[in-house]
Amino acid sequence: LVRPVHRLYQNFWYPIPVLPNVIAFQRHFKAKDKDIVLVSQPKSGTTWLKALAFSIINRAHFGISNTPLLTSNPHEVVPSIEHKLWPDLDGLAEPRLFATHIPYPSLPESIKLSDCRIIYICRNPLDTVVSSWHFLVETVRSEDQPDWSLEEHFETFCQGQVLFGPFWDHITGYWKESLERQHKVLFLKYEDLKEDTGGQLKKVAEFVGLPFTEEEEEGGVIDEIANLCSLKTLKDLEVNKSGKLLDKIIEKRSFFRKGEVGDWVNHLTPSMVDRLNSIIQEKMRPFGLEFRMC
Ligand code: PAP
Repeated sequence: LVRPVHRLYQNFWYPIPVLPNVIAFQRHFKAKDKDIVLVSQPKSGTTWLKALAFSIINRAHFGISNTPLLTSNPHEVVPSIEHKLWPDLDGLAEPRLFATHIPYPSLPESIKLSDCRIIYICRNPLDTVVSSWHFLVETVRSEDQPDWSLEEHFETFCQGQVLFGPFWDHITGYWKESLERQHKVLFLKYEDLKEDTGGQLKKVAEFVGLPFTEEEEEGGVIDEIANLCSLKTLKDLEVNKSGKLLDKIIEKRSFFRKGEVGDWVNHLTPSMVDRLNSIIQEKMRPFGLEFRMC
């Protein structure tokens, strides 16, 4: 599945199996003004954002003790359009919440033109490349394919040819839009979410028009959501320890690894760090985008 089956489509590299869904989505999807679309590059915090956004939006319906997140993986609770045929979205309760890795220029026009909201999460590419390598190694291993070295993966990543890349165009596309249309695109960073989960949760809640009330804040709702959606809590849930997702290809547990900022120091050589930093410098700093390194 994972190795050389990417194809360039509208200037980004897609895994071939997801392309029919992406194209159907582009052609036929009709956004509703209340829709909330979560967007990320793979391994940038998708699973975490799904759990957090779902909890914020549905907090009036589910208490912490009966949330579906205790019995289902976040990817089962919030669908990704790459993995499901898009008409499934018709059955979702409103406001509809779904996710995608599609880059901004390729989103369906109705998402861009309607009043629906986009929440984008990005992550320091040094950590994303390490995280995506671990994920691919696991997948490749479970399919009995030959190992894929970090060097090989790093090279492909730097050339922009992996997993909805080039990563710089993916990130800056949403970044620019978030600066121009703040009411439309909320731009989050994995590192900020780690440092101040509560503060970022408030931002998300306000952005989707459901700010936390004083009573909720005093009652500890924000902390409850942060704790429920923490890596430790989700990783330890029975539902996330075994079983597979995405057409039974990927182990649920492989979505939960270390969840740290700065794990790249344990994997990348100084020359790899220099190379990736110079790409970030060249392609992203001109737009004012910086990443916390650790
Ligand atoms: P996806 O795009 O394929 O769904 P995604 O969830 O974005 O993957 O990325 C997985 C990363 O997020 C893993 O990072 P790591 O390899 O550096 O450890 C995973 O551990 C981390 N992650 C998953 N859930 C959480 C969470 N609840 N809190 C913090 N990090 C998380």
